Amino acid sequence: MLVIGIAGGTGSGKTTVVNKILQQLNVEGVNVLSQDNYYHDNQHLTLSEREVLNYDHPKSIDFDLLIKHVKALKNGEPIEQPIYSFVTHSRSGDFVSIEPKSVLIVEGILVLTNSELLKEYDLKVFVHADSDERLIRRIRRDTQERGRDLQEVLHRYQTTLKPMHQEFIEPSKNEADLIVPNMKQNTVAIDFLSTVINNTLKKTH
Ligand code: UZR
Ligand code: MG
Repeated sequence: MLVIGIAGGTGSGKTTVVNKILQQLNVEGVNVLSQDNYYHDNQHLTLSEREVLNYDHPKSIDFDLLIKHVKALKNGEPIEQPIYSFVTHSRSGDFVSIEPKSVLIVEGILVLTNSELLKEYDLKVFVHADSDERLIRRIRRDTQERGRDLQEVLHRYQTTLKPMHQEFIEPSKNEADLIVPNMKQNTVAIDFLSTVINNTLKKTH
């Protein structure tokens, strides 16, 4: 199994890059584990308590579970992945069963910050976009898709997203094998990545 970690700041376009790569892979199976599904279970807190938590600090992620799942899939074992809701900021209580496949992509802002998880990757990618571009994308997404208002997004960006990005996410770029500039759609980099993945798969299978 080929394991690829794809990190980058909020709004850098990780999800888009992953989806474009998926379209170009000629293998029968690819799993994508999103960091979003591995936030700690905070169901014991009230909604207003959960709303003010810091979701951009490595401690907000249940890395133990994520690493356990990556290892299980590499061992050929299925996993039961928790389903997370951004509306309630908590696990929904439901699970989805995931069977091992020949490629595993692990995607999220913090997936290159954990030293134990870093050992599991064959290829580490960091998607880069300038912070003004990322802020614009984040405002669009949170107001259009996540029902948040502009003041709330700007406040969170200044007080949490930006400091956490500078402290944890940007330094994790040093762990990457490859940095993808993604200020606009980078089709060359996507072709490049899909080719590398396809070639590696041909060699190992
Ligand atoms: P991407 N996030 C939420 O908004 N709510 C949650 O319950 C859990 C996470 C956000 C998180 C982070 N920050 O910036 C973003 N906040 O999801 C990461 N607030 O996702 O890489 O797609 O932007
Ligand atoms: Mg995303």
